[in-house]
Amino acid sequence: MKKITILILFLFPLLSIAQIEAGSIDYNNLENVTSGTISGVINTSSEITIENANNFVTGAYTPSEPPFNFMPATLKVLILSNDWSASDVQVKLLGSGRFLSVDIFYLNNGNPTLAFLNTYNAVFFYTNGVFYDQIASGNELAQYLEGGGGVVDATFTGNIPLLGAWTNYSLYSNSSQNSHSTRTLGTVNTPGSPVMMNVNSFNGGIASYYNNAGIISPGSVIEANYDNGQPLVITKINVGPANAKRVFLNFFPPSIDVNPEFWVPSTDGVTLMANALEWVAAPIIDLPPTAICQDIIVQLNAAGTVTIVATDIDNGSTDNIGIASYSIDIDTFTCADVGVGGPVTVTLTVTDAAGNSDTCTATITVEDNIDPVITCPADITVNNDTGVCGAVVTYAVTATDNCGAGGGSCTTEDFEAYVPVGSAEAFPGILMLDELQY
Ligand SMILES: [Ca+2]
Ligand SMILES: [Ca+2]
Repeated sequence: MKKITILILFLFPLLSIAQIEAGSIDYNNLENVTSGTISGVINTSSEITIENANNFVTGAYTPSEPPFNFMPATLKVLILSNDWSASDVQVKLLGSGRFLSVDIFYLNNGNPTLAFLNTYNAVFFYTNGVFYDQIASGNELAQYLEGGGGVVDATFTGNIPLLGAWTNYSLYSNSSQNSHSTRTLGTVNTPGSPVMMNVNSFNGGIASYYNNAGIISPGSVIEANYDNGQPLVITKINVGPANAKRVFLNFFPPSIDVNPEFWVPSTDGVTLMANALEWVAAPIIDLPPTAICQDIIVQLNAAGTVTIVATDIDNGSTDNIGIASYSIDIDTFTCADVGVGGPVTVTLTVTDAAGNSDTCTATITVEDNIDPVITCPADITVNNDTGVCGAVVTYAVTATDNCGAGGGSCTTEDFEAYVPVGSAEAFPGILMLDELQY
């Protein structure tokens, strides 16, 4: 059997991403597929092995198996910026096909909470303006990194920095900025490294904004320089207590598509940004949920019971990733829980996918709003008792109620009354009601 091994990103590209997605494929040319992410279903008679830039085998198919779905992009990225142009960066990163989602949070509008940051595998931030809270945002981002989160930053963080605890993690601080000479990729000091993989060219555009004359964090690696020797890519490992990875990309991320001065997207800037984000990306931290309960009032049914589900007493419990399950310790209530028997305290437990859980309690007030129903006996005609002008009559009255005595369904009691001849008296069924007051 012919075996085709595709080493994506190693050779020059002959097929575009669109051509190698699900659908028609020219299998004879698969060996020449060299860039992009393969996704979708491949129907082929050949055995195929797919490797991505990090040499992870992401899919394989042989004719004996059904069509194989290749591993989709799974990383969630957040762009933090105080520049209006972040949408261009978002479009470029999504267009790489290497990320599940790319969101934007504008640092000039608010301060991202740690819980929010922790919903992302990696954060990409660059600056060019005012901050809502330069210190608080820096503290939040520092906590994200200290928890293991992956952070890439870019020009102009070297001279318009986040402050607070983030200053401990800046890779290129106390910088000035430079521009207005076209700068291109110079020496690559770490060819083949994950961040520089398939980065063969870079053109910063006619302005080529970058930070210069900064202080490089000790222990960092300058992976690539500009053609004038200024640093273009700085990386560092074992950053912070969780040994996070960091990258500083020394160019302004929006491209010539939004400003003719900016970097040229026909060169490998997107690949560089995507490589950096993939390299620093960390598993999303699944924090414990917060359970929030609400008290409820429930009504018994005709059988004298009522059943609730856990979400009935949930009042918006939260989790940074999502709540996987809700459960309660008591879900069924009876006539015994009405009035003096109640209310009942129920515990709600919410659990996330990581097994973290939280509880809260709610009060369940049980009501019986179904009236009893009396069934009168049919009319009775009797002869008088001996020696008297009347008769003692025995009759039965039946009443039913969902919470009636004796188990809740039916009560029958015998009554006795002396009835004079010629009279017709109503039966005192009201007595039954008195006995069945629920
Ligand atoms: Ca969680
Ligand atoms: Ca009742």
